[in-house]
Amino acid sequence: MNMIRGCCPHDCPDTCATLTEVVDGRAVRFVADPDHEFTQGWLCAKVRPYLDRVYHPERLTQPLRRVGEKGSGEWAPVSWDEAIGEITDRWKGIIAESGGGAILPYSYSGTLGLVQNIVTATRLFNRMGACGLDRTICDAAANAAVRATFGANWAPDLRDVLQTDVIILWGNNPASTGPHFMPILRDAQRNGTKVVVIDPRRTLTSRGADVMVQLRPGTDAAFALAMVNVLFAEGLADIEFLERNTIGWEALRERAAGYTPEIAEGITGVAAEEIVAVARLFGRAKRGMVKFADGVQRHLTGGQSVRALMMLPVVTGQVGKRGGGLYYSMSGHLGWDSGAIGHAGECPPTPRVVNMNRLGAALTGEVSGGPIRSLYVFNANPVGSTPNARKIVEGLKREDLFTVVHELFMTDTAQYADIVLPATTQLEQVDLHKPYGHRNLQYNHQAIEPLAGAKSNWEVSRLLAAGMGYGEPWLHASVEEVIDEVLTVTREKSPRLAGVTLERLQAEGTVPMVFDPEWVPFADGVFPTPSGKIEIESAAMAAMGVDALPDYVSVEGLVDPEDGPFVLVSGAAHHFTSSSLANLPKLERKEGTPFVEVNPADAAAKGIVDGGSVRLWNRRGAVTLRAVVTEDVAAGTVVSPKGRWANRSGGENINWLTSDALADIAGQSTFHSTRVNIAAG
Ligand SMILES: Nc1nc2c(c(=O)[nH]1)N[C@H]1C(S)=C(S)[C@@H](COP(=O)(O)OP(=O)(O)OC[C@H]3O[C@@H](n4cnc5c(=O)[nH]c(N)nc54)[C@H](O)[C@@H]3O)O[C@H]1N2
Ligand SMILES: Nc1nc2c(c(=O)[nH]1)N[C@H]1C(S)=C(S)[C@@H](COP(=O)(O)OP(=O)(O)OC[C@H]3O[C@@H](n4cnc5c(=O)[nH]c(N)nc54)[C@H](O)[C@@H]3O)O[C@H]1N2
Ligand code: SF4
Ligand SMILES: [Mo]
Repeated sequence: MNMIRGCCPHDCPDTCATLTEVVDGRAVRFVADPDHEFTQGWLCAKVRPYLDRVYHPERLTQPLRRVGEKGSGEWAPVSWDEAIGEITDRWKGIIAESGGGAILPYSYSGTLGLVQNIVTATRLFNRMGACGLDRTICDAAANAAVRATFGANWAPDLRDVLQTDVIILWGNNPASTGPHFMPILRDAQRNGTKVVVIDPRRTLTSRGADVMVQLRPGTDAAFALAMVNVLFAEGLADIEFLERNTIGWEALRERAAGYTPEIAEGITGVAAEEIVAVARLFGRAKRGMVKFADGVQRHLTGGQSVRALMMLPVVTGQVGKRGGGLYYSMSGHLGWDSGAIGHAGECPPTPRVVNMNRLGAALTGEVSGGPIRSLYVFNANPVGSTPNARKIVEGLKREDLFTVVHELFMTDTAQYADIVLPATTQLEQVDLHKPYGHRNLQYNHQAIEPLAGAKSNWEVSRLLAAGMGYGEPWLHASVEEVIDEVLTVTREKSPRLAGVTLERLQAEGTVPMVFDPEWVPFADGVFPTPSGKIEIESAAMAAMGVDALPDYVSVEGLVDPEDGPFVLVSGAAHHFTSSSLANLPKLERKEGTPFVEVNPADAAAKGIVDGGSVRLWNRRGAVTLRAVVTEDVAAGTVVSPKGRWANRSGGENINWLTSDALADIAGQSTFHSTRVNIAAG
């Protein structure tokens, strides 16, 4: 049997190890690696039918040139030579007239691979001196806050949860978004671990929790500071730990004194006794862990929310203990050498940078230094997944914008392109993956030849480099050579890569990064911050424009009251990864007609019935969805998952409504600070 080793490319912490059976050049079976310690022989519901994606009848198979109006869907096939020739001729002209800054490459997380994502997103565009992209749609605020506070983004091994007494899952829904954690969590629960979920909605994850705290969206900092208040008041704070390892703890104690449980009740909607109970449960735990993910930061004051919730394992002295501490992401354990990735030192400086959340605004004029004249999209579907989509469409319709989209499918974004290029799936390309949820590097071998005319991101990058007349060898190396280069340069600095070579990755598929099994993040009390301590009071954060201490800041004064009174939360759909996979009919059926969850009291007040239709609207746009009337969401909040394709569901999706305002730090997206009106119909 010809089984090819690979891994799942999707934006998910689990990066599952996969095996593809190939018969006569065709992939006939796609399964999980039964021997992988984290994948454990199973794939999630989304990716199990991956071969339906690979052999989807709607896969793009040849380059297309627009012949009708923008967005009209009228195309003429062209050869790769013609397409590359046209793109590079246009780009040379634009660079000569307006400079490279007039060309904006836009990419994000279609695949998370080293070469097909990170290297492709940097090398060619650095060489062109193109416009930079501030990659802030997902996790910018949390990354900045974790690094400023602890000095490094070092999550413990997830299996340490087996030694945790109380874990708080704070704005994290792993049953949908990182499911291979769930068997570990269940094992822990069988050992006696108590699980608390803090989320504005009841989720698949919260069904198995011991305590579900349903708070008002965006009020986490008040909840966390009230917990800190109780911990200090009841002698549950670890003063010795705080003295030794932190700066600013006394100021935090003072700040938290202003957040009594009663005050926090008024802000969060959670009863004071419940806040006290959660604080005691966590404070009395021998080992307490806070695991948070990305939803909680996607608010106007999301940076401060994250900083506040990080205080709980700090105040209780749990940081550095096995089974305790903070779990956010594995990504800081190993950083690829940025010089080897992007060769920026050999390129012109980046002339300007656009925040990706402001794509619509940027395309319609919110940029200094002249308009964006060309947009190159790959690994992303901004019309489906970026906020304020109507504005993006408005920009894409500009006659003077030259848009190229490299895609697997005719997405909501591709349909507005001037040139569409067909892309490969993970089975048709080589790559190396570094997971953000476990500690193994995953090599992806190519299992089958590219379908019809499809080419991988790196292959297209090489063709574009040749078309531009660039001779640098690092723009023309093979995928394997690129991996080898990045690995070799990074290995010289990082002990995590000791003995990890391209040859080993190719032979073994899964190669663990090197960790001392006894090592627990920060157990040595050394924090790579400027002060060497946990910076509760943070000059770095103050420099980013927030209070030096964590604080609760209401979003109420920041949202536009004209948008409506309901808070719209639009987190992950169970059956899609952002908008990827959302064009597989099997998964669309499982997810059901695009829906919005509404609390029964709100439904009654608005005459909305379960299964009936609901209109949601604000200044940015409108969308009609199926009503799911449920206590899973509190009154005043409505929930509709991200990911639906507008062009498969009536012309709009939830991102026609979402806010493209930026959060308090790091230019973070603020999807869940969106306000809407709702009505039956
Ligand atoms: N099935 C599936 N899996 C995915 C994805 C997907 O689209 N579908 N996306 C992938 C990506 S790109 C990412 S970044 C990760 C995200 O992984 P998660 O962060 O786990 O997922 P989200 O659904 O974005 O957000 C988690 C929870 O945050 C809650 N939330 C929203 N606002 C608040 C708030 O103010 N306070 C609190 N406490 N909670 C709040 C939401 O209700 C949601 O249940 O998942 C990845 N995995
Ligand atoms: N309302 C709302 N919207 C959200 C969020 C939310 O919470 N709420 N979450 C946001 C988050 S966390 C994220 S990370 C973003 C993700 O936003 P995006 O990165 O835009 O993710 P997708 O929508 O999945 O689009 C990825 C596209 O890449 C294509 N693709 C896959 N593999 C390849 C490849 O090898 N080559 C090329 N050229 N294309 C490929 C896929 O077909 C897909 O169309 O979405 C954000 N959108
Ligand atoms: S999406 Fe996540 S859980 Fe599903 S197969 Fe991919 S890595 Fe595994
Ligand atoms: Mo994300």
